[in-house]
Amino acid sequence: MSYVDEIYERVVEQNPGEKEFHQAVKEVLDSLRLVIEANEEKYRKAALLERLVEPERIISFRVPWVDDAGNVQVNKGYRVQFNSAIGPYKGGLRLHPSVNQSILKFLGFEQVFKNSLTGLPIGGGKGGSNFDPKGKSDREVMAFCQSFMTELSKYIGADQDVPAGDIGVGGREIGYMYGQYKRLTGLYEGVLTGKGLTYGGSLARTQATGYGLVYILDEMLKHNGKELAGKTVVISGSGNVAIYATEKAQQLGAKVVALSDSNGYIYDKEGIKLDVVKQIKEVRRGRIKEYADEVAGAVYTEGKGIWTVPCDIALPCATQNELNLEDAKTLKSNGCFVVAEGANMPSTREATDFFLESGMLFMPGKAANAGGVATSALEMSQNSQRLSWSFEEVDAKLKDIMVNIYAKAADAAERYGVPGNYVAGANIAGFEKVAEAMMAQGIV
Ligand code: NDP
Ligand code: 2IT
Repeated sequence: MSYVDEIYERVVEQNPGEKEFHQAVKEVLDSLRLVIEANEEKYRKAALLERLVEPERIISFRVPWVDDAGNVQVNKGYRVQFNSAIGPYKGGLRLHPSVNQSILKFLGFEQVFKNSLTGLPIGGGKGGSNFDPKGKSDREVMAFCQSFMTELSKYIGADQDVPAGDIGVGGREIGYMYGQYKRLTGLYEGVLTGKGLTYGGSLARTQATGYGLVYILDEMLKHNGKELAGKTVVISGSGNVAIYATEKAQQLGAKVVALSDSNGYIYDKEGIKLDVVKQIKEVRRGRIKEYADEVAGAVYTEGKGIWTVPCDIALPCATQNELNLEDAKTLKSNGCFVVAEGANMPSTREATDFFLESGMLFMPGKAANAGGVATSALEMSQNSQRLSWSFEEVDAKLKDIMVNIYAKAADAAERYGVPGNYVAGANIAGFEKVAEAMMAQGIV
């Protein structure tokens, strides 16, 4: 049996029931087949793949807090410190009722290759809790964040592990967690990114994932003789990534006609009015349905049907496995020719294979959404220097990084004989740097 197949079987056997983790590992290993075969003896001897698929450490803990009615609530908290070969662990914290060890391991594993692609010195990690911030008061969110950080603070640090936001974690949550970390440790250091601008945050971090997604999309279109201006775009989700992907796509002349949340989607054939969405989502923490109450001509539809809206370009920006084979076929038959993933692993494996086999342009999440973590790394640099760069400076660096990621993915795909396959290209290019660092550092 080939080395990659052996390792995949081992992962399934040793991590029972962790289906999202299996899915993420399988996609990467399938892409790495040729690279591994070319170096099989060397990698086998060093048990490189066995080490690559095993997190360096998983911390899991109890998070007790008191709700507004005076009841004690208990959640599960985690931090998966996956790989520190190229830098301190770096990756977001997710607060969502679906969070479990499998989901955080898949996210941590993806983060290792994504962070490598940015070209910056950051290893991979991910954490979070099954706490549901929806419907909670600010005080309840603060109580949870303080309890979560009381335990997490023992395992993180500016040169050790630097968490940030992900689903359910934005500026409010990072603020509460930062305050508690500082109080517990007495350190004023860049231990979290996505901080507010008054206490060490970076300009453009809020926008970075969505903007970066559109920068790499634009680059991919240009290299394939197409352009973004005038195209119709459908974006799922209406959180941080979706909102700033919409903003940049509109700035570059595209028309975004649909957004969603976990209840349903809105369609506005005149183009989404983003100020209304920001008011609903960023200020009122409301539901996307409210858009149709406020904007004449906009239509709200309950349920998951967003991929039935005809478009040229689809940008899934909500969550994993939100776009399946049937959705992929519907998109294609409605004329969609480009998909770029703002979320982590939003397309199922069958959908991804369909995009590649049917000749659509497809940019996978670990390349397409890397602008967020890249800008987090720029926030770390500013914190270390005790300086703040201008919006224009950070944005220009972000754009440069995304253009470079495109080039790395395109080049690796070319080198391994699969030109235009950015899934293989991103996985291979991400792997090469991590593998070299792991080989150089010996058996650790
Ligand atoms: P937010 O919490 O800001 O927004 C998440 C959006 O996705 C909401 O509209 C939410 O709807 C929807 N959503 C979440 N879970 C589900 C679900 N199970 N089913 C349907 N819809 C769902 O998160 P972000 O925008 O930060 O994250 C979105 C995606 O982007 C995630 O996959 C994340 O891992 C990825 N990502 C984020 C980065 C960042 O910098 N924030 C960087 C790179 C990737 P509802 O409100 O109804 O739950
Ligand atoms: O999935 C991701 O890359 C993020 N949620 C951002 C991580 C970060 O450290 O900024």
